[in-house]
Amino acid sequence: MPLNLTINGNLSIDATSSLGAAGRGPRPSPAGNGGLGFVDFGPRPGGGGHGGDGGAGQGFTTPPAGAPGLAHGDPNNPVTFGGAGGPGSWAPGMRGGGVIHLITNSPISLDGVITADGVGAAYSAGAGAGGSVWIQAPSISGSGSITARGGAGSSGAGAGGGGRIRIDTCSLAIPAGNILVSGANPGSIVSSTTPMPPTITLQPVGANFVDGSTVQLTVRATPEPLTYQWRRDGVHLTDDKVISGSSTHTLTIAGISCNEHTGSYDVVVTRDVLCEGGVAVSDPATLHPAADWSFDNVVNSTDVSLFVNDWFDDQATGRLVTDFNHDGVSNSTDVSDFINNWFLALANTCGT
Ligand SMILES: [Ca+2]
Ligand SMILES: [Ca+2]
Repeated sequence: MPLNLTINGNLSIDATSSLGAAGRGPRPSPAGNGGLGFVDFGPRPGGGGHGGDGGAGQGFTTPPAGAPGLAHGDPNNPVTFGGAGGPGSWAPGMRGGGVIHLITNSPISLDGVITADGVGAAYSAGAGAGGSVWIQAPSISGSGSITARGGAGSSGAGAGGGGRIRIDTCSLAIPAGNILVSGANPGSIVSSTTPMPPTITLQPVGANFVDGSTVQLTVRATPEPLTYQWRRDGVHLTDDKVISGSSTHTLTIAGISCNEHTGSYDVVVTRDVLCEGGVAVSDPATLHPAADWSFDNVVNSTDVSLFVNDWFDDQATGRLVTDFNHDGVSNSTDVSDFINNWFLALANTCGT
């Protein structure tokens, strides 16, 4: 299982400590397993692959030796396990590295080790490939190391391929040689000085509103802490006697008016980090007066005749286009509710 950590607060890993997923890959692995091979004196399995191919098994004299596990996964989305080695006589293939995804909103002090190394060949079984390490943090400093190395080969059993490391941080200040994805073939390192923007997990949903009702728009995003700014037609909103929550994840309009609140809403979500770039904007959500049945932003007699036509169609066909009060049936109550709302919108000079 991947190790997903989201930390609010300073993370310090001292010189005697480690955050480790070494050898935590499954066996056999979802991809990149080394092959089983037999030659004169027993199996010579291949090493697992991940960021790079594993090493082939080395026969003493004649093939076939074990095939190497192949590279797989995505350098920009390092969430895959290191491939396991091929099996030996006395042991299944050695495990690849696991998956660490570490997100913090405060600096990381790293004098120890963050590792997802694969396990070296042993008992004639092939070595595991390095796993995945993905760190998103404002800054990383210290004398420590970040590794996703393939395990070493031994006695003809292949070495593991290097793993995958991605680091998104404003400031990376650990020794350059301490980020390691070595192996039978090297893995991948992606390093960005822009922190990852937040991920929006729930988009706001637009609605056709009835004048005077309460409407809410909600967004959900990770990782916290985040700041929010709702906008209407691109203009920042502030709280007033009707609008609240304009700088939270839920915008509330209590007593919505077609004359003031019709429009396209979105929200800017910003990660509270030390450098620029941690911003995401939600999809737009349109709030539209329900009485404007023709969607031309003007409420007039055309809307009534269109609604009534649709209502008769609903009665004839069983559709529910004119279920104005959303109770699952289209009947005379919907007509009276629509007409009442239409008069209310008209009184508020809606869209004119
Ligand atoms: Ca209209
Ligand atoms: Ca109804």
